[in-house]
Amino acid sequence: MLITSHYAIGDLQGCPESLDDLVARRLPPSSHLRFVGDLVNRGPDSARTLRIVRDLGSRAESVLGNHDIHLLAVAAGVRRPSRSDTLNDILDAPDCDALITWLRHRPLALFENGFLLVHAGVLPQWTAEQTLELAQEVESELRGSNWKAFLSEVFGNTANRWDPRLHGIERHRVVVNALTRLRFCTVDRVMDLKTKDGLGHASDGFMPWFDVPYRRTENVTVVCGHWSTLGLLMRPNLMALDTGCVWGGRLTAARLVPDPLARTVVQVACPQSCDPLA
Ligand SMILES: [Mn+2]
Repeated sequence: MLITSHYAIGDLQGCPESLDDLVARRLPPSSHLRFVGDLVNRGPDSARTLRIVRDLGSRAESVLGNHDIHLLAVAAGVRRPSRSDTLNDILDAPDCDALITWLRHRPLALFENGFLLVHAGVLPQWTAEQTLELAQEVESELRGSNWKAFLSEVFGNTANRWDPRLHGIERHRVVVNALTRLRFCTVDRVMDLKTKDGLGHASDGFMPWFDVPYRRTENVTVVCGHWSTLGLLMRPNLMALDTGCVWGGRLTAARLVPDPLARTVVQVACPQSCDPLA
């Protein structure tokens, strides 16, 4: 019997060489690939990175990261590029519209075989099922005809606390912030959206979202990226895969199998070198 293997892959951030190296030389041919988002920005070739992932077709899927959503908003003309962006290769590409259309149809959360994939994290009060429902609310906005207006309002650090009674854009802002930017939060679901450092840098009362006691996704394995200063973290119910490819680190792939001891990790070096806190 032929069993197709599934791998989750960390943040690419516009580094197609590392992706090519991983896919062409290090992973089994025809294995299925699940990207944790932030396909673009900071690296040298975001356009080629997007095309490679898209052209993998049904072999691959990616959830959206904060840099991907930022690109959508810049391409929509509703958000200014920031000085450290390296997105012009996409914005100036002849196939820009096609790439943006493909990107805005990607999910914000995926659940397969007991693995919940998101870019950054999930709030401790959300179950896997609820996370998917909330992600779908945002996905339908991004896929709808008012996607540009939606993106013009969805950025911001308020509200930073989940409340199921929130509605409209405030509700969606909390969902997008949690799924694509979360690192530290309180037991009472307040998010710290500023701190980018590693585990030792939590403000008073804050802890990594995955260490909040009684987190309601403890019974599944959450697969995420986004936190390069955290590095690779493999626990039975957590796989954090952003190992800072674009920052001179590595690109990480980890096999998605139920047995935690069988989750082989494959890493390739990256020729880039930037400062993650710049
Ligand atoms: Mn990110």
